[in-house]
Amino acid sequence: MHALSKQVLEKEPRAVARVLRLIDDRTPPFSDILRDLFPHTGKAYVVGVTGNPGAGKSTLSDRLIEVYRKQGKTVGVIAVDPTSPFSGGAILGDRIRMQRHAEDPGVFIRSVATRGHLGGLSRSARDMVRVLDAYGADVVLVETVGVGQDELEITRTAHSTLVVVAPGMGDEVQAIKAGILECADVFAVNKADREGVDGTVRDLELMIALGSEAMVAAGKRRGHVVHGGASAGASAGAGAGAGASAGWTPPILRCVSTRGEGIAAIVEGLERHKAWLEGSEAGRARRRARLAEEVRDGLREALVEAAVHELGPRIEEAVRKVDAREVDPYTATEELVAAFRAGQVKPS
Ligand SMILES: Nc1nc2c(ncn2[C@@H]2O[C@H](COP(=O)(O)OP(=O)(O)OP(=O)(O)O)[C@@H](O)[C@H]2O)c(=O)[nH]1
Ligand SMILES: [Mg+2]
Repeated sequence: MHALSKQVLEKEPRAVARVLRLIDDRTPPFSDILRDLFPHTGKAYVVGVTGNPGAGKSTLSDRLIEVYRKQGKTVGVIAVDPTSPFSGGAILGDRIRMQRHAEDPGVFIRSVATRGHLGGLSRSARDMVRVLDAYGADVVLVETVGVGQDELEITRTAHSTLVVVAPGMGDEVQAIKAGILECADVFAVNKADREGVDGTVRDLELMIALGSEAMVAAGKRRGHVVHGGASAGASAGAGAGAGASAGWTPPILRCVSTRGEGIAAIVEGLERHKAWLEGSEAGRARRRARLAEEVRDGLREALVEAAVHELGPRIEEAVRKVDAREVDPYTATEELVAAFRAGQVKPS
């Protein structure tokens, strides 16, 4: 076992920080450490906290930490900084809003930047969650802005996904990507001290009642860009669909995070979802589907890497031939796969 792995298991916070940095940079020996730690994971309850920029995710997370700490639970937080045009530099905001927990040894907060990850962010986040799990966190919160496919995938690494919606941001429900709505297990309608909450709650209720397909159609009618592809992937792949068809109807819960109102009900809603995951066949099937997805993702990545390594310039050559209409892309792909399987390619 790697020395750092041992230190993580011995609850050495500095070792955790170092391991998380290694994962962030994909620097060896990060994979050895993950292998060491895996047998010690599976105990933490992982909650994805997502929603539009400024909906109040960090403020709500801060309150959730408070409740969990009162229950005597230790909490890990991974705040994914979007560095997107929507909210530049949220890291500072996230840190400040959860600052009062920084001195608490039972709370471990870490920010991850999305810049430079090129699609590997969800994998990194999943690995980081595992480290915090092995470290002994009872609950791990993963805060992401629900803007892109990458963020969507992160929520799929969580047991439960809490979608934070706030009124007063225009057509807020439609503004959220359909995929995010699909993976919602609990809705928090935050900023319930503001006008328009009732409308937001009604919109969400209607959306759940109609089901996601009707919602996508409605979004298109209203001229919104709705990413149906992402939602189809989420429901088919992970069985994470919202609504009664998946055996779980997401509750819609109002809160005022700045004042700490309505937070206990959200924690309770999450608890119920956790119980559903553990106690029902549908819930167990969903957990298995997600692990299967992880293995397949890893396999895909490893196979592509191996094929690129083995086939080398033949891939470029195939692209050139397709471009020159000398061969169709289907045949070109088949030939590359055949060459890879035969292992007959010699480095040129
Ligand atoms: N009125 C009101 N304001 C709130 C409430 N919760 C959060 N806010 C305010 O909304 C703003 C954004 O809150 P954050 O918690 O940073 O939101 P966020 O979703 O984490 O934002 P990003 O990480 O930048 O996407 C802050 O000014 C909060 O003080 C609430 O319940 N009521
Ligand atoms: Mg935030």
